[in-house]
Amino acid sequence: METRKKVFSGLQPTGNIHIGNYLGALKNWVNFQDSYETVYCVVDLHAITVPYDPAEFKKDRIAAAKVLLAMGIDPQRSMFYFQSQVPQHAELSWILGTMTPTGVLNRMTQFKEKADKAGSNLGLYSYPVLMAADILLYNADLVPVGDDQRQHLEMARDLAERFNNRFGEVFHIPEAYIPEVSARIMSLSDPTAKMSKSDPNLKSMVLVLDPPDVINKKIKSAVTDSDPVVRYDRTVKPGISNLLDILSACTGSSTDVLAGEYATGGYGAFKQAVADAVIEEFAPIRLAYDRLDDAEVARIMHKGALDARTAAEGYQVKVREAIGLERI
Ligand code: AQP
Repeated sequence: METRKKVFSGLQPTGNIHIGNYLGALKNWVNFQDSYETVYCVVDLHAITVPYDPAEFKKDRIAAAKVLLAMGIDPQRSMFYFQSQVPQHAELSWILGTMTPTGVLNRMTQFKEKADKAGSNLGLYSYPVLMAADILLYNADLVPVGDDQRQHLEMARDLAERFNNRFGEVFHIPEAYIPEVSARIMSLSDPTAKMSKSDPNLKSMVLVLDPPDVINKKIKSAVTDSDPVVRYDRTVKPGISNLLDILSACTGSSTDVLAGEYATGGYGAFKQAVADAVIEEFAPIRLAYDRLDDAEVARIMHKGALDARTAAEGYQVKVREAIGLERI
């Protein structure tokens, strides 16, 4: 029997999950369940690399798991759990850290950006090593992520190769899966900057759980330009191009076709079409979210962690053996 390829990806439970996270990565997570072996994780150890409030964090962890379940992550088909509940992630991260040159970490752009905003610490610095461990732990073949994770994915591939060259073939070399249209959804308030959970301006992002009237308002007030022709040009018309990307990813029509359709009708009608498409996309997720019970979600995650520990240990014994440590 042919074995199915394996997909791994993670989501940080840091605040609100937005349309960039959804269209850049999470929508693909759901679709991959049909044809791949899928392992998905709420990466809570990554989230504590920036300042946070423990009480809020507790709620955000459950909320992130709940959003993913509401989107259609199916614990019967996917391994789904909290990263902190599977200690092999942290163990492998330490091992990979011993073969990561600090010069490589110094070049990571996300570290520089986040350290500038939130202050630097060792966890934030070695964030890409933990991310490499997450991916390599299960020998994932494919990693669905947004464009902002491209550099980290390259580093994970590089670490797998370094490890294999030194200790023998243990890891697969994973590939990034980055969507063509929605790999980098931009802020609605500043379409030259990436939409980001840590942006304090909530008008900059549509959240997956925003009610329809809020989505409508946010899309209508998205920053665009004064030339009223709808056309795709990321440099000259970044705001309109961003909305075309969103509409395209929600409807499945290409940005060219959509630009043709809305070219001369004015920005009002175009923005309404985008708002309607987003509202339609998120309506079933909101409904499913409201029906989920926190205690049930915690139970699902606990069961997922037990299964994940067993699976992770199966791989991790090979790593320990390869580097000269003993089986436990
Ligand atoms: N703007 C985006 N467009 C497309 N994809 C995006 N992703 C993030 N922002 C965009 C992708 O979403 C997945 C989950 O992201 P994460 O939880 O790991 O956190 P992140 O990349 O740090 O997300 P944010 O929103 O940008 O948070 P902050 O403010 O903390 O930097 C990833 O696959 C990511 O690529």
